[in-house]
Amino acid sequence: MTVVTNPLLPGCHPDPSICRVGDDYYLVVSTFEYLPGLPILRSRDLVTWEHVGAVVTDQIDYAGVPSSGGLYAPTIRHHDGTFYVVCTFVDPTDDARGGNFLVTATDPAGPWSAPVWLDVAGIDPSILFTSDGRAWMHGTRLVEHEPDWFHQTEVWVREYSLTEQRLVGDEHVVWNGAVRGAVWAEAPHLYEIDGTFYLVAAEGGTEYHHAVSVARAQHVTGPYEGNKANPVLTHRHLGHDVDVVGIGHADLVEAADGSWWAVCLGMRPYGGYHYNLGRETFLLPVVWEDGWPVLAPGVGRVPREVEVPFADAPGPDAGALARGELGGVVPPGDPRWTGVRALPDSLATPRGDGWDLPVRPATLEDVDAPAFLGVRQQHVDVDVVATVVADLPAGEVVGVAVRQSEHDHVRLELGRDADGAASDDVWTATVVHVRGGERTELGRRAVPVTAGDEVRLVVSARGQDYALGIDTGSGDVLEVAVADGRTLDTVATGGFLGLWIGVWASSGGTATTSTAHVVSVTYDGA
Ligand code: 6LW
Repeated sequence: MTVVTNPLLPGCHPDPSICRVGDDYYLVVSTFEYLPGLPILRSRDLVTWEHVGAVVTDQIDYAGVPSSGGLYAPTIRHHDGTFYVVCTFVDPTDDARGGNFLVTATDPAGPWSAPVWLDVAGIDPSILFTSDGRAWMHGTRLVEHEPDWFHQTEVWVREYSLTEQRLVGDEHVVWNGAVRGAVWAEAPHLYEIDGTFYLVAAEGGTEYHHAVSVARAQHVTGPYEGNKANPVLTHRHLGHDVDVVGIGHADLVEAADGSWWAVCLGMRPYGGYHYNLGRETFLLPVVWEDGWPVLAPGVGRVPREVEVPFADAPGPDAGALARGELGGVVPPGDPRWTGVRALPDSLATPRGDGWDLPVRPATLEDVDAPAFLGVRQQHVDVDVVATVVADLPAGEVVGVAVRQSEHDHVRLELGRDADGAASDDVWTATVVHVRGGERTELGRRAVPVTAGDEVRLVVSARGQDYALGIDTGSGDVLEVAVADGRTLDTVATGGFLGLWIGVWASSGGTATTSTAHVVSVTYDGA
């Protein structure tokens, strides 16, 4: 017996989907504009998870896709020796781009196939393989014939031909939410269980009103009868002042011992109604009563701790990475590293504990692929220290950043004074807050640096206070500014993401051949 402390996957791990193959569970989450896209995590016991790979590496062109666009809610399933992931690639500036797609792999570590694009609008696709050998795709989209209905969506079901690799037959609209006037009926997942078809769907939108509802039918195409207990799981009646909000977007899985479980997303507010870690993945038990699934039975909300009877006590293995329990050096091979619209290995070359990070003209404010390597903020209190070699020419900077998006982030940048006013041994550390696209300088100080020095660039988050500073060798961090984290989460900014913390470099738009050397990056969360 092992107890899981929720969240199962802290930090930005939204829209979880799970399946089991033999004794192994596989889980995938949304990644939006970050690459690699759709990490696959594997577990033997639902408790200890390890990264085994990622679904999207170079199959999709991310150029120009704004933050909180990119890869939305995926679904993972396994059928007849093949893994299937269905997902949506969204460009909010161009409806004609991307859309719903399907990829396959025999090894979940990859390689994954090129996308098969599906001719259907909307988001949140899922797929059910029925016992008669057929496959049924489903998803959600805005109700087109009722354009005035605010955020009204409908869940569709249509057969998918595995041989023709396309949707076939008639489409069936089966659901638009359990609650009259519900908005955003979405994240549908269909299951065939003992001859009955179950639909688990989210509604209320992926924020405060988020909820899970269930319906069932005798045929995959409906009609679906809602559970009178709907919504069967939500935290929206608990108010804002609670440990977890926004529970929804559930996916069910049956364990090898016949017990049932669900993963879902939720957010943990702190320092007011702000959830900087984003939408995290939670685990909860499920039982069946009277032909209906009961999520978190006897509790009715996401439990803080979940007992997993068949799990052995987790050891100190790679799964701890996913759970964010490891402190210290984050080596280049750590699967938590991500780039923005580019793979980490295309942005930088691993060297020692760190990276050679070629400077790029792109800034963090551009809808581009900046020289930025980041990890999810997985802890409320965290120290991230990037040790870098200060040797860039005037006009170029290396730094650390706390990133929500190109429009909203806080960055520390270290560079020589571009105007040449300072001596070679005095550089400038500046903290810039980009908020809603508006740039403000929060602090600036001259720091004693000689070209070639190793300096430590530091982000220390304590609750909603994010202190950014620099240690030039004395061991003491010279604080440059403290940013208010309440300006950076999606409650303040909109969008779908939690925060990332990373190291970056830029020449500010000018062509460059420089390389910043990142000696090491440490992440210590508490
Ligand atoms: C996801 C959908 C949602 O596709 O947010 O509003 C989207 N709800 O289920 C991005 O995570």
